[in-house]
Amino acid sequence: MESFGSGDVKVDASDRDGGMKPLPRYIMSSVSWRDTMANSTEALHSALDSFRIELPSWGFADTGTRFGKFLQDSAASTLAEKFADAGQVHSLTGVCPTVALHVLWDLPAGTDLKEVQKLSHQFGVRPGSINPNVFQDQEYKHGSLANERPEIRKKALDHILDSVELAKQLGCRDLAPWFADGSNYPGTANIRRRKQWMSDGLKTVHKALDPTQRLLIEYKPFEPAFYHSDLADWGMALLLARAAGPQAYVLVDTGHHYQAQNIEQIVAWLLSENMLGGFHFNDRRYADDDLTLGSIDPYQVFRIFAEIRHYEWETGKPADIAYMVDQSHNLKNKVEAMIQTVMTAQSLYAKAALIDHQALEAARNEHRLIDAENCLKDAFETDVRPELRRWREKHGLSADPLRAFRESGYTERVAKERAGRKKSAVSYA
Ligand SMILES: [Mn+2]
Repeated sequence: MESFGSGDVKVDASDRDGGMKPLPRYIMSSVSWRDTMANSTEALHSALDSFRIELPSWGFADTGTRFGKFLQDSAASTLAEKFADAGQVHSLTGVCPTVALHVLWDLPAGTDLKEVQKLSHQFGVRPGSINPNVFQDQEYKHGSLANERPEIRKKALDHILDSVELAKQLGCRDLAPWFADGSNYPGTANIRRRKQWMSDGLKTVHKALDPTQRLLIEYKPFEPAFYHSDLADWGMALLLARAAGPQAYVLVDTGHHYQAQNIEQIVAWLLSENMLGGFHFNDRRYADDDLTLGSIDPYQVFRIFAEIRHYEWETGKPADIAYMVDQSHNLKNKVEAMIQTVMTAQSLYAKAALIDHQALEAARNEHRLIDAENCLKDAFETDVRPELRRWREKHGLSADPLRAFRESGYTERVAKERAGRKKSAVSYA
């Protein structure tokens, strides 16, 4: 079996220098290999013990593209069904105790919150981040908090403030509003004035938070606005978060970047500014494709985790980051896709936990570029699956959650129960 981490990278610098003839490789590695092995296994298990990831309610519903929506008999459409599906993923993986709720789709006006708490007890998953949506209604054609018309800004603000109340009543910490504010043609919007309106709105929202709550500000370069987006990048989100107040942080959605943008650098900067609130994880090939995490570029996700782990190693404290999934699975079975996502996230996080930060830092400082790069590559290329299986078994979970799910017959059962319902191919949720 492969060791976790590379043997000879661990050798002291004193063994390398001093004009001594290098020790034969097998002698150097025979001692450090065992140490590395033990330490790395421990690091991997303790990283997995601390790793949690939130599931999105909308990831279990029928979704589609701008071209159409594809319906699945087993897709969830009620809140109870979304809780049931999220509960499946959590019971099989053990690391998804919360489910993100979308206010308009999951908690429409008049929802009895006691019922939500009941679902939570019944299915073993709690409400997580609360996501107000200020783009779906007709009035939001030209934006919400940054709209030129005061009555529309007020409508948007009222919805977000109502969402803060909901979050308080459900005991949820994070509020993550979805904005689509922007314009489609040059000259049609006063960008500076809209920035001010957005900032004023976010400040008012911040004032309504409990001391324990957080406002997460998400950015996106384009779509649905194709000329300018009012919250287009991490710098804009950072400035608006700072202006809003100390409980506002930046939310990084991995799909919300231009091609080739260095996301882990953004992560490093936000960590350094203590402004990284959380992630919406997904993968992309072209733009905001909402593909399964790690399906296109797992090394990208690993590099993000590597930055976070290095920050934690340097500061000696865990980073308080909300890891959340933001994906829609319009072709894959939704529960299976979510289990696959969670397993991939765990695997990439476990790999990042194998990085030898001491060796990495030493190599960086001595400009040993290949050694530094290989600290990342050695960890990334380690097969962590056997250890993940051991970790799952240690916690009374199935070693293979996807297989366990398939063998449970859950999809077939709920497909029968849910198939008869008239399904809408129109709305997103
Ligand atoms: Mn998102």
